[in-house]
Amino acid sequence: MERAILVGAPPKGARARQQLAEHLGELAELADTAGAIVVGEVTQFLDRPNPGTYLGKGKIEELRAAIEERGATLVIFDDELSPAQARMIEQLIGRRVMDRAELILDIFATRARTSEAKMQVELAQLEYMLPRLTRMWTHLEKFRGGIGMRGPGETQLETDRRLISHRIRVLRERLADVQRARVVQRQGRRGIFRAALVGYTNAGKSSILRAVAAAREVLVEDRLFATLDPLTREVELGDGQHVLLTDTVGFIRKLPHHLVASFRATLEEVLDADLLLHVIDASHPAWEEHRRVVDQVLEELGVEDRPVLHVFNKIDRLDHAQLFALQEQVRETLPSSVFVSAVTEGGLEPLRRALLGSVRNLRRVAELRLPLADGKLLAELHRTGEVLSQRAEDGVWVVTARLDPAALGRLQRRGAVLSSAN
Ligand SMILES: Nc1nc2c(ncn2[C@@H]2O[C@H](COP(=O)(O)OP(=O)(O)OP(=O)(O)O)[C@@H](O)[C@H]2O)c(=O)[nH]1
Ligand SMILES: [Mg+2]
Repeated sequence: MERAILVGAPPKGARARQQLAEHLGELAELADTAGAIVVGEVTQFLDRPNPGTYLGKGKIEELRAAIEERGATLVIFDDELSPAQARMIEQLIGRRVMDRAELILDIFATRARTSEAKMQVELAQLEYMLPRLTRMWTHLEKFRGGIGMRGPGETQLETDRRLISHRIRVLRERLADVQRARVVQRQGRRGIFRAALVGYTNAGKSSILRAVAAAREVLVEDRLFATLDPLTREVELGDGQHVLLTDTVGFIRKLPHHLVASFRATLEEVLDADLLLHVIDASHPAWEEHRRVVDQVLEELGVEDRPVLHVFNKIDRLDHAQLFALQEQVRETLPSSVFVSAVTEGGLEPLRRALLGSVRNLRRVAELRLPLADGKLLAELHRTGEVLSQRAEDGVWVVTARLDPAALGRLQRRGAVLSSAN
């Protein structure tokens, strides 16, 4: 097993010390998830990074001593290193150097299950690797692809840039095919209100889906990046209302942009939802920073103007005073918030009520006339809308129902006549 030393060297600043502890704690969790043992930490507050070695000369010495003392086999930087810096540090300390981005890619590679996720991760890894190829070449003998050994292994490192570029093109094409197929699939689901769970990793997104959809098969784990592939379940809200709820991959600070780029298509489709449920771990001391990170990724994905409901989860871990203080704090800044617990009985009721409200808001009450003989059309109306009343009159069904605009349009195209709406 790899024995890792973590390095955190942020710029000097007011909250630098507290944030550094936070960030290194998270980096340790990431290292653990990737299967490495953390054997030490080296930190420094920088005026600005050394262009050649990132850390100052003395710190490199300290790092070298720590490696010897602890028998470390790997060094993980919290900060992003340029390919040249990583190469230089490796030469000076004689150990493999990874940065946070590379570690996250490594975890994604070991966690990907579906062929689509595997392709997306491989694409991101290859794109990350391409500018660093020479460094990886020189260390071919000494170092493996990644901690989990599931990265692009030696055989791929032995190929040249041309082959990697070719592979990147092939992966892009295959992914485009998979995504086209899914668009077709999705058209069958039009007309049902859709909500997507987004948020920082480990916030409890999967737990919420599991609880509200009573879906035991949803994987919940106290690990980072338990979920990689979007998973959708239909949820009954009561009153004949339904919502399609989708669980998505969690975000994290400094998420490698290659990963965001290659997961973009999957995420875009998900985030094409009517409502985003931004799940926040209310019991986490750094929830505000987590929230900002998630907002940034959403912006990067171009969905920052989508309606959002903030779902403060894990309130079972707060006492009354803490919960009250939190509610006071967000009352003005995030007015559309609910406070829930995915693990206590009835703890998700506020979310269910909020979803019901959103579905109702989007759906308008309409009166429609349908041919008596067209049983199929009537059945579709019952399936996609909430029927409030129905009577036969002058050879037609007169039905009052709550419908969303897409469903209404489709029914009209198939022969339903709108007699009034409000
Ligand atoms: N106490 C408490 N724990 C919770 C709650 N919701 C989730 N958890 C725990 O938090 C951990 C993470 O839950 P997940 O549902 O896997 O989180 P996620 O947001 O899907 O995480 P990723 O898929 O890794 O992004 C698990 O150990 C859950 O049991 C809650 O309301 N209260
Ligand atoms: Mg999950």
